[in-house]
Amino acid sequence: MRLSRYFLPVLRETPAEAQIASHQLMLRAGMLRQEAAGIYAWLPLGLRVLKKIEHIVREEMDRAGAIELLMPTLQLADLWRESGRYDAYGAEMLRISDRHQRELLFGPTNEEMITEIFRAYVHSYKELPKNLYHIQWKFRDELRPRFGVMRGREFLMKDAYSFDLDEEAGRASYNRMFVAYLRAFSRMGLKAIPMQAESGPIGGELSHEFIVLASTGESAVYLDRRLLDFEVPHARIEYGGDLGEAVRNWTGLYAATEDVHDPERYERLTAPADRLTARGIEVGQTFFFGDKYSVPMKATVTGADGAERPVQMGSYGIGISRLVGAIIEASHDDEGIIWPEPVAPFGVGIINLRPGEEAVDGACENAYDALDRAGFEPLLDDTEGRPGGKFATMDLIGLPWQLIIGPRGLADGVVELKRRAGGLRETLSLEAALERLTRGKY
Ligand code: 5CA
Repeated sequence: MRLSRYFLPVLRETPAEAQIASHQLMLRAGMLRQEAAGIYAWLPLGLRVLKKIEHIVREEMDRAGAIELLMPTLQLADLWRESGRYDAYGAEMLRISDRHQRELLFGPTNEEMITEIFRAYVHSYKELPKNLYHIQWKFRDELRPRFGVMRGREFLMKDAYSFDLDEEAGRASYNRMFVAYLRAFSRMGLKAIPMQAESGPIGGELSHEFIVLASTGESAVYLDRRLLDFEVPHARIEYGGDLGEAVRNWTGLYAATEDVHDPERYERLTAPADRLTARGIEVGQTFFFGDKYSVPMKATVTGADGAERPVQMGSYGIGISRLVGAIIEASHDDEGIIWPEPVAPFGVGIINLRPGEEAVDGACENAYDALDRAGFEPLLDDTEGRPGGKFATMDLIGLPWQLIIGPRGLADGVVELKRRAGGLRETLSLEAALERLTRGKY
């Protein structure tokens, strides 16, 4: 992409309405625009990051055996009356009526709809287990939308729903999602710690929140700090096998959100030196709630013995749009964002210090072509403008690498390569810089 043809409305000043770094930086870097309280337009740079996160989540869901579909944002009120949640959900639900005065709602979550789809088609234990997911916009009329995408009213969620014949198989499905979550967050450069949590309006006894520690997080958490050094399961982990041990390993040390925190147990299980009280951002939550929806909604399957029984269910959410903010909270400095490579909107920024000068333009074009071919997704700053402003913009938008090409360097046969994380700069020939960047990528 050439910056002269792109749409990157960066702001020099920090907008007064933004209180935390991620919100400020998303506005300044031209990623996001507020259209109403808690409702945002995703500008091109922001959308690229959102898509990268979506892609990682999709890959890990698919690897764990979940199957993607797409449900609508609007749902019938009558569906929610079946489960009893239409009245229970309260003011957070956006209720709408159509021209026929039929009552609809903008979905805050999809347990009812997925149960309705499941019961229409699946009737035998032979078709289980099943795990269906989608990535779709949700609406919750939050009392206090704040911190930009962290607590929005309209937000993008990945939500998966598992269906099993009995509780044991249901817990195995839960474990598969648990492992997939550890992997997905780690691929985004995050340390997300699973913590015991309250299940709230979704329901059930067994629930974990996946929490990224950050001083600006909304939840208070209590944990054993040794969890921060735990390894996440490898991509080759056998999802068909027993994942109980991996999950027991990760849940063996104390970690709980304030809603379920038990000080007595915490102190009994955790040595004083290992205790860590912190704040955190909830980037995902998993629930196992058995037959909470399948009984009232009559989602039953026939077992091997011919008897009909309600299916055992769990649901598993990831805050895709919230993750963009969470990653920035975890990775920025005074100059701007520092994207972990797998979620960076572009892999490298090429800065042309003298557009219009033939040798510089030529070198930039060569670099652009080579990096583009290598799948690096370069962003070439070919705009008129002072070097200081260009450097500031590149630092602000946080691409992992900067390749700086100017007339003086070229006269000596060199360019500059800068790593955004750490700020290390090297002066070397263009060929060596390209070789360095693309090594292992060709
Ligand atoms: N049905 C279940 C799981 S599929 C569910 O709705 N779970 S949830 O309520 O925990 O939401 C899942 C994830 O969405 C949360 O972990 C959080 O990361 C994200 N999320 C929830 N509310 C908001 C919000 N107002 N703004 C941004 N992200 C949110």
